[in-house]
Amino acid sequence: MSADRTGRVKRNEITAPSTRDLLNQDLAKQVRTAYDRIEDRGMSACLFGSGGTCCRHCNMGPCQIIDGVESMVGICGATADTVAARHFARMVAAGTAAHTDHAREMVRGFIATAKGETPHEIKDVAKLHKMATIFGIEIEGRDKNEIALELGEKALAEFGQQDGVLTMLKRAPKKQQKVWKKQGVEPRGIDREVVEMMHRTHMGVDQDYRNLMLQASRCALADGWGASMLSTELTDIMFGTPVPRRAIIDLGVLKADHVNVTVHGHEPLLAESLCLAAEDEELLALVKKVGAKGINLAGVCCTGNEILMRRGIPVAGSFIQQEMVLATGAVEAMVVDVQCVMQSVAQVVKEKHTEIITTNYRAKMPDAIHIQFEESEAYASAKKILERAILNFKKRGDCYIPTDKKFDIVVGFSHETINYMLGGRFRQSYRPLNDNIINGRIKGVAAIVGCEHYKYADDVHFQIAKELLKNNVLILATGCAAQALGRAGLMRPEAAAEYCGAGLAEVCATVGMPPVLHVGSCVDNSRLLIALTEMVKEGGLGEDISELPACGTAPLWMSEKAVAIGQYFVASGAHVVFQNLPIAGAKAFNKYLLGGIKEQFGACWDVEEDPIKLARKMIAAIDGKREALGINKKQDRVLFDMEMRRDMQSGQGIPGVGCGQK
Ligand code: MSK
Repeated sequence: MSADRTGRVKRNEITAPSTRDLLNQDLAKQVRTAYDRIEDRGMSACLFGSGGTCCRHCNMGPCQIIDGVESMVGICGATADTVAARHFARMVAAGTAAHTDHAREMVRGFIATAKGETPHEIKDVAKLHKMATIFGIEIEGRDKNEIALELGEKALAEFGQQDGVLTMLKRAPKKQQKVWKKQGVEPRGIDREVVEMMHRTHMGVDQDYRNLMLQASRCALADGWGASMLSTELTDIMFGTPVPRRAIIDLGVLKADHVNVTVHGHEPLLAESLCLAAEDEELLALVKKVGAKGINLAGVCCTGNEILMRRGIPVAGSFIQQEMVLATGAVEAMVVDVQCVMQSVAQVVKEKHTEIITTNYRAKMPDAIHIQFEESEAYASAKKILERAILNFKKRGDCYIPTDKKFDIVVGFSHETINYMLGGRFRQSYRPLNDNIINGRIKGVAAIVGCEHYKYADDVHFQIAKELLKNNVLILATGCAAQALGRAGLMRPEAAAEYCGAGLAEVCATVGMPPVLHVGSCVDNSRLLIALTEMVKEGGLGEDISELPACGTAPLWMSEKAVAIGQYFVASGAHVVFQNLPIAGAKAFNKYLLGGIKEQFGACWDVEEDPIKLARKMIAAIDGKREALGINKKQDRVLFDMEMRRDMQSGQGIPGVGCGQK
């Protein structure tokens, strides 16, 4: 199934069994979902908007630009390239701002935790020490909370920093850092880069698409190597670094005899507090009183990913399923914080008992109940929310849960886990991964990340993943894309034998891992940057990320955050393919993003609508890197002598030689 710009995936074209099943039930037939709104709109998306050449940056317009037509430049004279670049750069700024504001809240929560003001504690002391060392903080003989407080304050200062270079850039491969310095794109402070991007895209400021994209790269790097990375690491320290665990996913995780509470959004501070409060004696007594068997917490979108990765809490639905979760009629409360919450959720529950509870002063909506979540009263706030949900259980009317629709998954693949899992307890390293790439069992690594939407078939992630796995490409996934791949059954170790080429299947069987590794939420794409960096540092696969046989995609991207993520990957040297980008209306800018930018960063964007062709483009990019590294040939079995092993352990690696055969 394909779709045009109108978006035309209709109810009867949905492939996800749980969604199809639910929407065919009488109680869901009246529920209006995004699929219905798409049909109702009945109009094509604006060509100018789709091509990136509609400018609304000042009140002389809006100006619709036609590239190459002299009379169709902006009223100010802005060309299609300038307008498309400004629009693209503003998406990067908006996406970065979203991650940044999320990260800031996590850092503030981290500081409050270090001060003992929340019900949480510093859990991962090893990671705390590692991060403290990166920030030049003394750890010897100091209490963990004292170190955490200093780390939190230094991290918070990076948001408002005006000059210098963000601390975590030094985690990148040395060659990468030189590229950024040469291009003048090292982020100085996280907030500063967003503000400057907004200024430079204001009417009459930066009108050179190349120059705009330099700042867009700096802004995106402030996201990936700055805000998002800080968020991931400090969240891990506070709530625990994910380790592999079994879990379940899809609408069937809801329970008819339990009080179902879903958490939706992104910031895990609230969700973690709900997890603690869900064990409260008083609340459990109240649960009994209302006749329920327990409290069933379930995740939606990336808050779901956060508690799935760290606690194994089931995920009821991804972005595209948020309305379906509510259409079941089985949810007592959907508790939301920030980002990716459709305004329609409050309408979906209008005829149901379900309460939509907003919890953050930054994100309110009409027809929802607001209970402000305060970090300083985290437990009390969480308890209040759960109490309300429990009391709501008795009001539940008709409901339908597709109980046979839940899938087993193995999740929790942080960078540390991959290190441990592949390298073993006594030799944690990426060496075996690099070796298996060098010897050809694994062709390369692909990231499938980002959102879902309604313009293309809902099994696009699965189609892309199947093609990659067949060609021995190991997949790391985050965000709602990861959830889609979990629902498709690719996060079970057994999936390796079903879907992978012989080499990758053998590696997965040896390690006992699934061929698609769930790495976390959308801020956790920073884990991928670290994983790629570790592969470079391990040796044998080039000197920076741009030389690695690796490629990324966010095919069904919806959010501006995905554009920021894509741009920080490109600026970090990783090739990125999307199904579409709003740049086609500007020829020179289009050509630059899809090619020219490679001269500066060693990587570029690519666009391909067809999922199989998209996967093949990724494979071709990976093959190109293998060719350049000289590892794209069949290799004879090479048995290692002790000297070769010593070389490998010293991190030098032996290009073209692996520990197995091909
Ligand atoms: S929630 S940003 S739809 S991944 Fe992170 Fe999913 Fe995309 Fe939101």
